[in-house]
Amino acid sequence: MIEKTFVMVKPDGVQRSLIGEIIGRIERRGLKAIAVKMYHIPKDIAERFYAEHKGKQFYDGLIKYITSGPVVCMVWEGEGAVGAVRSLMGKTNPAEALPGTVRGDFALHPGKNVIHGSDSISSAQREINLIFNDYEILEYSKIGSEWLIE
Ligand code: D4T
Repeated sequence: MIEKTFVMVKPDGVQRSLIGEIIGRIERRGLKAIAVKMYHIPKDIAERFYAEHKGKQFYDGLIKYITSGPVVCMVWEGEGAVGAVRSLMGKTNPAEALPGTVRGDFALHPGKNVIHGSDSISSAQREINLIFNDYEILEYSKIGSEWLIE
């Protein structure tokens, strides 16, 4: 099924010059970028974004971290896009993330884990609506799709 997923290069990924590396990996996997913007997330949006974690011990640090500098927000589309990005990200705790994944290759700590990707189609829709306006999400066809799916 063709899905949309929300992906973010977090502030540490931007500061560590990993934007191109991360976009390149997702692009080479075969997904199509349909929205990309840099954004310094305001605190109220961050709190809504991570509402499910409110009250957890890492919540305050998480809000401080995600609002600490610019991030790159993106929407990627393609066959099984949600799972494809989750698998290339690696586990939330980089200590458990396999080499070859973004977190397994570039991160050490769950509080600085470089990338976010939606964990389900419904989370993706919620996150996209929170960060993007409808007019920022583009529809276009791209050459080569016959080489990606049957
Ligand atoms: P995000 O949402 O950033 O892509 O992460 P995940 O989907 O992989 O993981 P999550 O929702 O469980 O956690 C959200 C966010 O909180 C940070 N975190 C998490 C942390 O700092 N300490 C922790 O113990 C956990 C579980 C990392 C990601």
